[in-house]
Amino acid sequence: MAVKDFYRNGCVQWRVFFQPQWQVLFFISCYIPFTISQIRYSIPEEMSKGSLIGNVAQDLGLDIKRLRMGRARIVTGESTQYAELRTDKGILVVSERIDREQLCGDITPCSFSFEIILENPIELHQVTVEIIDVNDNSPVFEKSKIHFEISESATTGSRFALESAYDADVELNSLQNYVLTRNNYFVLKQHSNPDGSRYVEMVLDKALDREEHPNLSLMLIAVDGGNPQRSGSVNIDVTVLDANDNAPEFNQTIYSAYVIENAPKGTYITTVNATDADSGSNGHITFSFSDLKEHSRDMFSIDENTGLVSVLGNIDFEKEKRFEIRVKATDQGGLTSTSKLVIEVGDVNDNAPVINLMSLSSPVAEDVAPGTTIAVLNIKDFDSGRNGQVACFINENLPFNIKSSLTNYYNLITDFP
Ligand SMILES: *[C@@H]1O[C@H](CO)[C@@H](O)[C@H](O)[C@H]1NC(C)=O
Ligand SMILES: *[C@@H]1O[C@H](CO)[C@@H](O)[C@H](O)[C@H]1NC(C)=O
Ligand SMILES: *[C@@H]1O[C@H](CO)[C@@H](O)[C@H](O)[C@H]1NC(C)=O
Ligand SMILES: [Ca+2]
Ligand SMILES: [Ca+2]
Ligand SMILES: [Ca+2]
Repeated sequence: MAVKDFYRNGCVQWRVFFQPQWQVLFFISCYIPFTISQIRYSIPEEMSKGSLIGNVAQDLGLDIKRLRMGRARIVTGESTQYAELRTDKGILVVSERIDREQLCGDITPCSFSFEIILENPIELHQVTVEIIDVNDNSPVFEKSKIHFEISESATTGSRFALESAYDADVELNSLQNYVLTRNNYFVLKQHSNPDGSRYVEMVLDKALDREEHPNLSLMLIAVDGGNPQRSGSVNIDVTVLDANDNAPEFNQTIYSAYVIENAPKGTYITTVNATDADSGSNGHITFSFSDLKEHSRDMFSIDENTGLVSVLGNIDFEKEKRFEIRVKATDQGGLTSTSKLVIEVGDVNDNAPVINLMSLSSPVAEDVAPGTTIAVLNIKDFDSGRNGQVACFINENLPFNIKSSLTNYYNLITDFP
């Protein structure tokens, strides 16, 4: 290595080292007709055509005249000639676009070499140009979107492999880190392969809840270590799949309804209603009566889909004035809940008073005293309220009268002026 020029990011800094060995070599070259020396330059990739690589005349200690007289020129075995020798100024300039990624890929350091030859006397100088990486590539993901379908019942600690990104640059300019956008559910875990490459997983940190967040939108960002830094990203869509973690819920703890007795079959009574926060079959509710007493089983029906309660059989107020029924809602995952349905029955005047003759003294003596009890009647009406109130009388112009004794009991007594 003879001369080393460092020319970094933006053509600022020049450093020249004359190494002792080279001086010896150069010194010797004055005495023998054929000489070989080496120079080394460093330039960043992607410099524009015509940019200076190095001042070879100065670095080799040759003047412009010698270059011209010696017909100094570049000889190269490579097909692409990246450098051009300007003999008029004694400098090397860029003649072709130099893309480090294309030239060397992942290999570092990256360089290309060629010789400068002069005649009379013949001199051969080897030039090596090291190409310094510029951060001109961002990390990229192959896909623009990753889609996961994850059950809300997935346990915390579950892992989901994510795609890796690739950055064509090298060393610090290549991929350095991954970041997952802030979210409540997942954290990022990075791993290193034996070859130094990284791969990432997201790990469930907090249980998902489809009822709260059915969809999640996250973003995975890959960053390199260049200056300025470059990044690439991929969207991660998470569809949270349902688990049956909600029981049906009635919208009332008690439903009160009213129906008159003898209402015909199909008469509307009320509608109970329940909701279930789950989706699909986990949220599909059917209604039924639970622990319905034998005798009421035939009286009411409930539509299992709509919760509509209607009359099924004959409701007799005189038998039962009030029903308390438990209604049950069941989802297709088997979760249930119950509520209370109270049905008050209204009376209808559907019973005529019934007269029972309890005792009778017959025949009656003609000289019987007025006010003597001839018969005891019992009158019942199965209806209630006004419908059950009984008035009892007999035909006029008879020598008898009716007198109420105990409740529902009447005495037929003799009555004449
Ligand atoms: C969730 O995402 C799915 C598909 O990605 C879509 O069909 C659905 O409408 C989304 N739901 C909500 C609440 O955004
Ligand atoms: C049940 O109630 C909910 C709200 O409480 C309502 O959105 C729904 O329509 C009701 N269902 C029926 C069948 O009435
Ligand atoms: C419950 O649902 C029923 C049937 O849809 C409705 O008539 C009633 O108003 C609801 N009750 C409440 C408290 O929302
Ligand atoms: Ca680069
Ligand atoms: Ca990069
Ligand atoms: Ca659910």
